[in-house]
Amino acid sequence: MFSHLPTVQYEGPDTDNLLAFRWYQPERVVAGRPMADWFRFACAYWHSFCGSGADPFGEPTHLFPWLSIADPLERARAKADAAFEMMQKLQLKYYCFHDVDAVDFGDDVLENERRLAGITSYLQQKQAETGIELLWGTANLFSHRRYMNGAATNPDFAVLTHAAAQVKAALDATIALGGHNYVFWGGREGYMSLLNTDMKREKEHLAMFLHKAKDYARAQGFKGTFFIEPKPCEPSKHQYDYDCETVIGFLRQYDLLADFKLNIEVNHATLAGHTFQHELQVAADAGLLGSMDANRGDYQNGWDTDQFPNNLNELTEAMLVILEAGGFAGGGINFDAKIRRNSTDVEDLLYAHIGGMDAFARSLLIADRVLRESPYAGWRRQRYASFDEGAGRQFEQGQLGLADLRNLAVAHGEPALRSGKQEYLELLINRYI
Ligand code: XUL
Ligand code: CO
Repeated sequence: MFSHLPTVQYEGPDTDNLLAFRWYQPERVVAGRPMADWFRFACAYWHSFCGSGADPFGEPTHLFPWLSIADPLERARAKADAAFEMMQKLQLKYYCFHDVDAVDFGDDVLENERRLAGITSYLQQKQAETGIELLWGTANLFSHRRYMNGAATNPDFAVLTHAAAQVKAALDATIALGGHNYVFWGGREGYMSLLNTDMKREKEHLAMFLHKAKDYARAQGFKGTFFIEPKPCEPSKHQYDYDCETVIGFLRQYDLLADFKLNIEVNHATLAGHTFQHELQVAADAGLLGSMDANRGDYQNGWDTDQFPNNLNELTEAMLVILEAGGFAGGGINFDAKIRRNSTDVEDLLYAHIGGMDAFARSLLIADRVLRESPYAGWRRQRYASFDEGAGRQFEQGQLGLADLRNLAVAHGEPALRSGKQEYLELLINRYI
């Protein structure tokens, strides 16, 4: 499918070749690690090789050649061939998939298990041939009609058992493929109306389900991390994994913090009314910055448009957080992004990924310079200097009571105004871009 296209190489910022990297140099060491290690870029199987370009108003426009193959496993193998071919062209060393992305499922649990095991052994071969690894696996617990009221939070126990069957098989596949992590995105784990919903019971079921999935995987020898991927809404009106703070509270309440971290998606952050940087910082501060689903939303649209990332200012701010946090705990950057319905040339997939990879690489270089050469980090530290010594330090250590604090206010009178310097910092960062 990609044989007419070149393998994308680094050619530097001056090249006119748009099928080359201008910034992404996998081996180049930045802040002590090769770029490839900071990012661990991954291809999202579902967007690049399953999404058909169809929307609620129109039929598919991405007409993959394997769609005409009748046998599900043969069809899945042809799809895998294309996926691995594209990843090699792009120097993508990782991929991520849902069970049903790898091979089409029907309604029969046993047949689905057989199909997934079948494609798993083919993917093992492809991985061995190419050195490409599975960043994470997951189960699609939201597309089938049985999940219309949720999966682990479904009011019908029979549906929950089918979700369990799917997660068990997806964990088996992930483990067999040496997957680094396993993701839970709560697709329909939420509700549309409280009139028909016992929220407390549903959340307890979700926690129990996650415990049992984790226990099963650990018993099979899985050493990777489980990620929860927060999203506030869509497809449900209200999803339980609303944002990072909400998920952290949930993991703490149900004693899941030891095994679970966060997979943070750009467009989910903005749907929750946050910046992406905010969500990254919340996770980093809790020691739970596991992985990222990279994309961007559309400022004029209120839904998950999953476009490829290209905003240097936003990505630079994101890379500042990631660099200061020391990178991802086990994960990487999965392009959970799709080319548009009307992007119908094979090379559009390459342009999309090159654009995203280059934007991240450039942002890493910028953020690294901001941290090394500019007053940025020192200035922010200095802003809190009044807590570094004297009474401020005593307060942080819990040694001052409310009356002591009041007495200090009386003794020192009205504090001088100290500028927060937002425009100065924005200007400073633009100077490095
Ligand atoms: C949906 C989404 C999912 C998860 C995996 O918004 O982001 O594709 O990343 O289930
Ligand atoms: Co995602």
